[in-house]
Amino acid sequence: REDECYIQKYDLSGKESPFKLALHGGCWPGSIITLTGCIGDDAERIGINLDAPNAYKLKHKAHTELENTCLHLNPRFPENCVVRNSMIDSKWGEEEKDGENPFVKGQEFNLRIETTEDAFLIYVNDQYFTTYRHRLPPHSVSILSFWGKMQPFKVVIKSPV
Ligand code: 9QG
Repeated sequence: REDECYIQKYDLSGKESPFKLALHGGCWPGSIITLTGCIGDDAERIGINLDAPNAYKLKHKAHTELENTCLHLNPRFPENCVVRNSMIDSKWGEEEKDGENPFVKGQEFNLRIETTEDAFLIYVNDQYFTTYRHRLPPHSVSILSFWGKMQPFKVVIKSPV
């Protein structure tokens, strides 16, 4: 199954609240999310998140407001890095930030996130960037959200089922 979503309106000021897109059915091994967009000329930090608001509920079967993010991908231009992390029950874990920032201010990009059994494989502009091992079950992802000075154009979601 393949779903496409074109984003018509956004705002490069980065002042808007995060843009959120519902992902039906989570990220299972074999699923591929592709995001194309453009980074703002004066971008500082961008956030691209695979959120799992129900991850806690799935584990504990209790209602909660705690936040869970399976993958936080956070290009930081002043530091020339991309921080990767997870938020588990509203707490950030340990950051992974090896490698240079492949995103470029003022330029279009494509980002591909492939889900495997044990990790997300991340490609930027069709080049392998990094592997992020799962800290939360990827099938609990239900929202793709992004914020910061960037203009998303299109999201394509390919699911194995
Ligand atoms: O700074 O780092 C990722 O490890 C924090 C940031 C936080 C994340 C986090 O403040 O920023 O990037 O969603 C967030 O809270 C954003 C805004 C140690």
